[in-house]
Amino acid sequence: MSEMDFYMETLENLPAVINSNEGMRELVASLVYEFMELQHLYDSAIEVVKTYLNIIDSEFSMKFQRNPIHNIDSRLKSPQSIIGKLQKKNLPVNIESAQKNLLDIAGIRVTCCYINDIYAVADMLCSRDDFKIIKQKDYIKNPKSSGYRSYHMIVNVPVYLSNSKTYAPVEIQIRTIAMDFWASLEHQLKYKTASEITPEISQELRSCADKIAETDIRMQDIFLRIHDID
Ligand code: 0O2
Repeated sequence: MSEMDFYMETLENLPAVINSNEGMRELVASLVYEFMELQHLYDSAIEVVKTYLNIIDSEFSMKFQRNPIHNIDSRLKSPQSIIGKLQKKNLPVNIESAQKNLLDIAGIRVTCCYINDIYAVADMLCSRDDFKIIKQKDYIKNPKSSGYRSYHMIVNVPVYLSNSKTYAPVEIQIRTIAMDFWASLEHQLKYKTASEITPEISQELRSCADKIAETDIRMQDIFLRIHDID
């Protein structure tokens, strides 16, 4: 649905009690418009980062005949999910609070072929002098207790609009295909299953993550041996 369709549909489907009150209708209309502006800003920030990632990937391909990036996915957090997260953190539920407190409204997931590629991509993102790195977390060197591995960055990205320049934060998760396989299935198992995850199952999931990490290191090693790199 386009932003304008979302705007129109929201206004057309307001409850009668709001619709019949001119002041309330105007207030809701301005809130919806503010939200659309926010969505547009975060969407644009995602595009800025994706464009840069595609450029460095194709440059690698041209220079070294290989692609360090296997896949790039992106998503904007839904309004329901933004509200849910603010409520969970006991924070005010409004647009300013979301902008100030939630740094993962815009999210990009980069899947790389090898572990070294993750750090190469992270370094290239850090090297951009117009990207401001707000946070970096290395869950590869320091895996989470669940077994989760990934490299996380929050980057403030410049967005040039028709008459202004503004910054928006983008959460970038960088991981190997193998780490992504584990994280996707673990997420499905944990959050989409009604039954309880017992300590035994958590332990089993951790053990799978460790096996996968071991395989990632072996695959990286095979790559380095084949390419005669120390
Ligand atoms: P979604 O829908 O995936 O975006 P915060 O993000 O502010 O709550 P924190 O602790 O700084 O806090 O974030 P963290 O732990 O660095 O990263 C959060 C995101 O990492 C999660 O997003 C997941 O996408 C991913 N993640 C973290 N731990 C795990 C894990 O054990 N398993 C899996 N599969 N993914 C994990 P959200 O917010 O959960 O939602």
